[in-house]
Amino acid sequence: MKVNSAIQSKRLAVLGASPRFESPLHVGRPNVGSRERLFARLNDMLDRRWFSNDGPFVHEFEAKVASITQAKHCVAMCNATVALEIAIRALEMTGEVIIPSYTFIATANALQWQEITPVFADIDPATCTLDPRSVERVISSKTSAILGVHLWGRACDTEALEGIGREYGLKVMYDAAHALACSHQGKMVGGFGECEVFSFHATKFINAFEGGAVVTNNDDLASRMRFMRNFGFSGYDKTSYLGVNGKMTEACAAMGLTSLESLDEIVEVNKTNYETYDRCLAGIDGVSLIRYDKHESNNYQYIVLEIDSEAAPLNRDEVVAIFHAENVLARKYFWPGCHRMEPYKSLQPNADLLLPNTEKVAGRVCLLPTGQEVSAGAIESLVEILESAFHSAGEVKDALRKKNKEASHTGAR
Ligand code: T4K
Repeated sequence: MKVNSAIQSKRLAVLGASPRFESPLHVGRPNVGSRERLFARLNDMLDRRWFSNDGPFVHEFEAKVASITQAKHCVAMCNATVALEIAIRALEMTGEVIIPSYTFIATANALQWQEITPVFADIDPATCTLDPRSVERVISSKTSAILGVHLWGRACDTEALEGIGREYGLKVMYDAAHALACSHQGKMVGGFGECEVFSFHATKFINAFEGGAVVTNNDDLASRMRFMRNFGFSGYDKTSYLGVNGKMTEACAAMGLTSLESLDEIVEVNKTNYETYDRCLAGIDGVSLIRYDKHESNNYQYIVLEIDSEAAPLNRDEVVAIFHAENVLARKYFWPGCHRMEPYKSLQPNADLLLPNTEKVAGRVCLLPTGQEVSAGAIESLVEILESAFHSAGEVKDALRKKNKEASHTGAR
């Protein structure tokens, strides 16, 4: 990616200068491992003429993921959303399931799609994961399970959630879409609860183009999920369960295997990027990066900036608008929270009353680009944009107000 060198550091695109970056800098730009290894695998696949349905690359991929997560079984799927749906069905969840609202919409949809109500509990603002006290408050006679999310790769308070599960007779599982190669209290994510679900989507630090997996130590659960991902077939002309097509293709497994071979290298890049951001942002009032516990394994795949609008001269939405003008496509994940998105907004119009921390955190978060495609120079330039904008906050606010007014007159979004 190219930085526009002709631009004076003080000029901002929002004030009329050309964007600092010539081409868009994305959050979630895919990492690419060895092309040679990938093409060799794809050639093997073509020669074998075995493209899907429990192929050899899928088996190898499952074995590698099971080994990284130190779990007994890995059941690979076409994506994490379907993996969540299958795990939820295989665990026979019913009625209501408690989840955080501060997560990607897929966590909630995987339940609602099966006519199970996601009940939103609040998060602990320090960890951005389920607050166990809030979970206890929303348990009802219809609650069948708790589905925690290891957001940004930082694990939930698994001891407290599983303690609540035992006390109230609830199943506990985790959406670990962000947490491959992360640990909690020295144990790899993958071994907590009944099962854990990983995503290998293109935007994840390890990708299989599209992909997901459920990891578990439960033999019976693993076997049920294997049938369910293949229409329920348990033999030729025989089904044992209601199933769906949740299979991972051989091409996706080939990409996944190739990505996994670069895991250490990609984590190192992410960690270096994180440290560069941290160093550059030090001393800028009102902004902070979320922290990763140095005593645990982390994948550092998300650069999560929190902007405290009481201490910073600009608020989160203004910062995102400034970055977008510069071609830095910062994201507000997971604003505004699932409870403020359809269908939940209509189905549960008062959910916000129980979610003060979710609303607060969702309003101050800004995700910044990282991964193999982002250089130290780009990070320095990006932080310089933020500093310049903070220095000219009054002028920037006026320019953004004017731009918004013009957009509302022309009907633009
Ligand atoms: N649970 C959690 C907690 C999750 O975060 C997710 C997914 C899931 C479950 C479900 O996992 P999957 O079923 O997807 O396996 C993106 C991803 O599509 C989604 O996988 C991810 N979380 C979520 C956090 O981000 P969008 O709607 O924001 O994607 P989009 O199209 O706006 O792309 C994000 C950025 O990445 C853009 O700036 C473009 C860039 N990009 C994207 C793709 C696909 C590329 O540069 N190249 C690409 O190939 O959801």
